[in-house]
Amino acid sequence: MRIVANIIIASLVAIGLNACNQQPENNKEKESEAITYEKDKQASDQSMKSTTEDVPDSEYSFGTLPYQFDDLEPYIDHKTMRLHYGKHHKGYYKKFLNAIENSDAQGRSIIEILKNVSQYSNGLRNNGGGYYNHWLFWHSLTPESGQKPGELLSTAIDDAFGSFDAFKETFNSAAASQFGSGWAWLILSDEGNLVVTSTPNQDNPVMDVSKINGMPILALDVWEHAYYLKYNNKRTSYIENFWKLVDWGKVDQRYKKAINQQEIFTP
Ligand code: MN3
Repeated sequence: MRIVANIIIASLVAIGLNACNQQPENNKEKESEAITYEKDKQASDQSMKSTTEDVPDSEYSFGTLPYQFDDLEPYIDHKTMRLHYGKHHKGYYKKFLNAIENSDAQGRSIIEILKNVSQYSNGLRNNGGGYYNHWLFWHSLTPESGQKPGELLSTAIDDAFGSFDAFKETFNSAAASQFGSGWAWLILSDEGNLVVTSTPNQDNPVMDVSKINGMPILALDVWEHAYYLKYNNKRTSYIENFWKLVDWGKVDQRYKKAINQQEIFTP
């Protein structure tokens, strides 16, 4: 009996010691996780800087992101952000600067250029669009998930679409059904109505070649480069998660500017 009791006591002591040992191990694990995350953040900050180091000085500013590459995780991942901003967007920007160099568009605002884009080369159309559209897209997103539109815009959305959910459904359908590469938009049309529309390639509703004209206040990039690394072919999942990231504060500001016919572009 005594032997059995001793074995039980020894086992209990061993379990107790083991539990004591595990505690600091867990803490260590947490600590190292925190350090890794902090290192990742630093790497992200540095890679953000390194992506803009070779941006040329120009009256047309490239603009910085209003958040870090990993801030939109888990909905938009670090790698997609780094490539999308640092390669795709920057690529359009640099090609836009080249295209404008030998054109009489030099010195005009980007909005003026887009409004008269049919007068210019395809290079200016594609890359001017890519430059403007991505700027608007980055400034349609925020890591502060779960925002709602302000009262003025919310009422206008209800008047135009019946309800916020009906608006979302219309927007989702425009984004999902845009064939191939393109964009989905919420715009204030030239007639003064809130309208959902989509455009192919890097076109946008500011352009005189667009089927509907107006000032975009919310943009969604549905090119595969915007989502393929994380979502593969599941464009609808990417669209659904987009709503968790919408910066309604900025969309509200753009709506107010649009109804006052103020130009919207400040990268
Ligand atoms: Mn893009």
